Amino acid sequence: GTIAIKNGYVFDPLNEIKGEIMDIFIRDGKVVKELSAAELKNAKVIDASGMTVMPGGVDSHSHVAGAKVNAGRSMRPEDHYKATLQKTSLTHSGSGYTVPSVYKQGYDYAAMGYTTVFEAAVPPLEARHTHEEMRATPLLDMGGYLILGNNFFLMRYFRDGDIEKAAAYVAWMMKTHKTYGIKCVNPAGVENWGWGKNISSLDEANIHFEITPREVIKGLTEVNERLGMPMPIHLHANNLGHPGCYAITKDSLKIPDGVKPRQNMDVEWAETKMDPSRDRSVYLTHLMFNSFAGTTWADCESGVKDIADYINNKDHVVIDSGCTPFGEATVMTGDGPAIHDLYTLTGNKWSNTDVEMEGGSGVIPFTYLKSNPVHSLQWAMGLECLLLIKDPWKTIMTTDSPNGGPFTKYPEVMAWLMSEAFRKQTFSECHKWANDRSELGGVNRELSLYDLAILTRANPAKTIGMVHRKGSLGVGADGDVTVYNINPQQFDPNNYEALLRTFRKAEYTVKGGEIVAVRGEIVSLPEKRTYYSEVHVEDEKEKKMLVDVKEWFRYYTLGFANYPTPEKLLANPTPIQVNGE
Ligand code: MFN
Ligand code: ZN
Ligand code: ZN
Repeated sequence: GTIAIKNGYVFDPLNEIKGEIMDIFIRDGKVVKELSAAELKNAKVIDASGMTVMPGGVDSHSHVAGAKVNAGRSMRPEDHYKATLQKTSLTHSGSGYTVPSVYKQGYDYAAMGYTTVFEAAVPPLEARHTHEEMRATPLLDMGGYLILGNNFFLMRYFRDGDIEKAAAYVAWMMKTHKTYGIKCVNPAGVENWGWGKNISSLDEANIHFEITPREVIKGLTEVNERLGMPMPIHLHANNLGHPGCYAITKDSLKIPDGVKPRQNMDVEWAETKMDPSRDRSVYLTHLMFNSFAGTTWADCESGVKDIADYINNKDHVVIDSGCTPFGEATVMTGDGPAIHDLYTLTGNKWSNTDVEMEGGSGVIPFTYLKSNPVHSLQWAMGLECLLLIKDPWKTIMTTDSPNGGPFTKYPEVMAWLMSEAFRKQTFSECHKWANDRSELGGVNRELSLYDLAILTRANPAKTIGMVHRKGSLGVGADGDVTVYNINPQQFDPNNYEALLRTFRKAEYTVKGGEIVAVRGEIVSLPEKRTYYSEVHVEDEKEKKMLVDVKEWFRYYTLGFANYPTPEKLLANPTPIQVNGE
């Protein structure tokens, strides 16, 4: 579509635009410098005077598609009653509060101004299912990260020191499963979970493969940069959710230190003032869940400060927060043993799956209570992740949806980040551990609209290597725009009720130049895309590696020919050409 968004206060951090009054023009789905007089006459016009204009929201870590998300939907009928959606002449019906149905989640994200969401964990064998759900999710451009941290083939290659074959395997797996980046969940530990065990230190070798978490992290980082992947390795560190786990988290971040990021893809960059290429070698996810200090739940405290100090002094790390905004959640992860721990703690119904030769997963309902000491502390720790790390370009705002809470709670998290008064209010309602065992109470930093645009748009896009299309309003970027009804001139952080209202329903969400949502109501359903990395490796290298894969494939319960995900399962498949080696 062709559209002009006029007179808004524009926040576009990748172009260092900090609230200037500007017009944004979009032609054929892309941001352009200007429209001709004739085009302007026929263009749709949004009058954004007195309002805030940002690039469309980008969620670089959310659980929205695939087998474990669907397991969450089916194991929680009670979740279906908590939010239902009537069909309209345009939109589908739907239900689900923490794990909404595919239609509902697309509408809900778009209503908040988000246009791009990446699925955080795709087990290779479940890639087909994941793509079918992504295809069925309306409005959102999507992609998925492939779970590789406990993969039989890779563990063998790393043990044998065969990085070249490991790289050829990863490249082949990305195009085979049409996935975008490397995900590493509880490296080496999930394999032990197949034997009812876990791993608790970086140098402990796992059963049978005799490989350590350190070797897996190192191997995947080397492979990632050797191939020139769009994003850094996406790390879910070991020991998640255990008191004391902050130590292994910090030590894990030291492993990729000194590895030079090498992003080598063929894309046409949109215009940006800032260097759009990625400068991190590790993207650590849901930092909060990996930042507990102490030894038991009775003496646990926040370890975020220590990790934030480390990150403040280093330039190779970027994190997302995994905030817990209180209330209902459905915890779901490729980290099977972490779910079992929560089961022994709560006795809640749970589900566990071993994905043959590739990984595992688990799902469990969980409720974060203001009255609970640990949960209150978790709330504070999640916000610490985003407020104690000084450089906003090192942080991304998430709830690890739906692990810390559903993405529909993002407005609360945004308001806590921007309003000390709102944080004070919540401190007064929750258990005193939030204040006593974290540093949050002493923090008076309040994020600006510009900071918020970094944490929810520019930096997730930059981190995962999507700046050629997303997170920016530069010429050539996708015409994805959010208009919030906030006048920055009259912005008052103490009026957090107004902030909450504004963030819950964007005034306008524009996707590819089409208005898709107005004040929360879906008004059009344009096409969407799925991105994946097509990584090129010399034919000879691929052939040599595939000899191994075909030989070992007899251990799978499916045939080799049925393994790949066909393109037809993807909505507008959009490969990103990665030069590989
Ligand atoms: C990743 O995968 C992903 O992970 C994410 O819930 C996830 O309350 C998975 O039941 C969690 N709390 C305690 O035990 C606290 C200690 C307790 C004690 O034993 O003494 N203390 C108190 O109760 C305080 C009493 C005094 C007071 O101050 O009130 C437990 C409980 C819990 C805690 C449980 N832990 C789990 C957290 C971890 C991981 C959630 C989710 C997780 C999800 N994604 O007033 C007075 O003076 C009296 C004071 C009281 C007194 O002393 O009696 C995807 O890949
Ligand atoms: Zn995770
Ligand atoms: Zn996650």
